[in-house]
Amino acid sequence: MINQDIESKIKNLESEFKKSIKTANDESEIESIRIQYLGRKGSISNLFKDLELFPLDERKQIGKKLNDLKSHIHTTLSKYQKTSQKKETSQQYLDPTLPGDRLPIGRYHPITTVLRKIISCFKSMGFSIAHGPEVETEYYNFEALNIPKGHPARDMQDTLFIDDNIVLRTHTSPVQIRVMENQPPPVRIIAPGRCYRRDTPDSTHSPVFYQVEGLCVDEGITFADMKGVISTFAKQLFGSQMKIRFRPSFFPFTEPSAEYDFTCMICEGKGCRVCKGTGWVEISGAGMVNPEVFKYVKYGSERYTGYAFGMGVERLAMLLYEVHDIRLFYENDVRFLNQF
Ligand code: FA5
Repeated sequence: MINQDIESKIKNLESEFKKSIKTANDESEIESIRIQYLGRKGSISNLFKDLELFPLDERKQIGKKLNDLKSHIHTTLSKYQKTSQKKETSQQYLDPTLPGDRLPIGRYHPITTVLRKIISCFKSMGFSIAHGPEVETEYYNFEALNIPKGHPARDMQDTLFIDDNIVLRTHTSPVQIRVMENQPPPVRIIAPGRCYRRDTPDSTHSPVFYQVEGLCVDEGITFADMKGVISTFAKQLFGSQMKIRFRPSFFPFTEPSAEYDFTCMICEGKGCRVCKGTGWVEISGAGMVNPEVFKYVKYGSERYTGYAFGMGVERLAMLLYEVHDIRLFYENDVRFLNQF
């Protein structure tokens, strides 16, 4: 049997608590009830102090009852606290005289910023902007670009197929075909957009990346025109210290074909991990539009010539912002993104 006197004290305390918590109007009243019951000098602590007056077996029973009451008071108080907080916030929210919550200010993703810079630079040189679908047919992604079925060049780009005939475009070059199909020369466009390849990710390769295609077709267009446009672009984006170099290459849709590199701005041409010690970063494939491509879009190749290029946007962003690894652009780590 546990001592009647202390048992009734515990019961009284419980009913007193129930009464007072019901009358509590706000958080400060709830807090004073908490101090009154659970504080160091509160009613529950005082009863715990009396425990030592009882023999061991009674002490255990009384202790249990006290602990039950203590945790009951604790849970009830936190419930009341939450409701009261909610009530107070909704009252604040309804008060139109209070200043509103500040929303964090958003910003452009670095790739978007670079795309906008590229677009504005080419616009200033008289280029207009074209777009094409990311889910493309084999015809536009390969065939009309002079890459027929079974051509070894189809292996150059590891392709993500949707079905036998539909692919996720591996480059922005299909937009060249779509533009030329829809307008006669002269053509002077850039086509920015996302591309997909089954490339193994590393510091300069991502399976999803952006390219900016360029296409200029008219009478008398030469490779020198392209060099002029690309070097103007490079200097506008990076400043006059930027150097470019063209190397011979092969693309079935251009003849002759080239690739061009920009000075690695991360090491200023001295050689680092990003440029693999060469001082140069490959930016783009390029060349003079192959007359075979003109046949697909019914342009007269005896009258018209043109150049085309396809630049990697992330590579440009890496040089511009001195980012050592392309994967950082796609990890969505706000600590990285907040720096732009
Ligand atoms: C092409 O995609 C051609 N369509 C470019 C072209 C257009 C040539 C017009 C001639 C005329 P290439 O596969 O080399 O070419 O890619 C072009 C650029 O895209 C590369 O120089 C690189 O900067 C970028 N690039 C390619 N693959 C990736 C990747 N996995 N991750 C990031 N950037 C890439």
